[in-house]
Amino acid sequence: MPIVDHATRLITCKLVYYGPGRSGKTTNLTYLHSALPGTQVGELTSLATRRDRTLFFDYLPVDLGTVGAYHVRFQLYTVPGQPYYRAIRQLVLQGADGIAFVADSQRHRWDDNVESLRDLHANLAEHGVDARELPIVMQYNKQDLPAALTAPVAELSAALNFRGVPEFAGDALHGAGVFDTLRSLGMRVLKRLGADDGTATAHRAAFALRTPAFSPVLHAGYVTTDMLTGAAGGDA
Ligand SMILES: Nc1nc2c(ncn2[C@@H]2O[C@H](COP(=O)(O)OP(=O)(O)OP(=O)(O)O)[C@@H](O)[C@H]2O)c(=O)[nH]1
Ligand SMILES: [Mg+2]
Repeated sequence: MPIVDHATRLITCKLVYYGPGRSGKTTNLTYLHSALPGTQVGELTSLATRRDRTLFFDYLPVDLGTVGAYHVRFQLYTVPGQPYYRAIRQLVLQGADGIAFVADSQRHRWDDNVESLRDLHANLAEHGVDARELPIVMQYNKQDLPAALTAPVAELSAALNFRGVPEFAGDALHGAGVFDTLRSLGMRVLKRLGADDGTATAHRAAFALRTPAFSPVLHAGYVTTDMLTGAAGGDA
């Protein structure tokens, strides 16, 4: 469950980027870190890396801004995708409010995507989490690579997205699909929070994320109270 701190008026949601090794999880966070202004994004922390491989996790805090009286913050984590680091994935997954599954669209990574998805479900089950209850979105990354090397979105979708969750073509290196993925996941997590405990603020934040107006706002990097509350209307 996201943490709602009524004393400090802060809603904190933990979003985990999951997927096979080298699928582009860290690249998603790197792009967000470079594209969002310092007012909205904190330091990108990469704990233990060897060359460009994540050995522990990356962490990036992203502020959505103030909605009503509350501040909404997403804590983004990546897991290390290499099979060997299962125990670390298990740790990072603990308390996740939502998952962005970053698949590698390259055909030769087909089995790795399937295996990683299986690994995700097994790890969630060990935490006692029903994957069907948890907000998940899919990103089919590296769609910028030549068509001869990559599987099209429809094919990846048929193989990986059996739950019919929101899905996006990605080119995390240049940013395509990165904001869509975060926005969609954030919306689902906040919507669920609003439904679960009737937090009107979470409802409004989710609504604001869904509105078309929010897309350029996120791209420009600025979210103002007016845009969020104005788009969402009055208190529920
Ligand atoms: N062409 C292309 N390359 C990408 C894309 N996303 C990531 N890459 C490259 O793929 C490599 C791996 O990306 P990472 O973001 O480090 O992958 P990761 O999923 O964090 O990998 P692990 O930490 O090992 O789990 C890097 O060389 C990236 O530059 C993309 O959309 N297109
Ligand atoms: Mg990584």
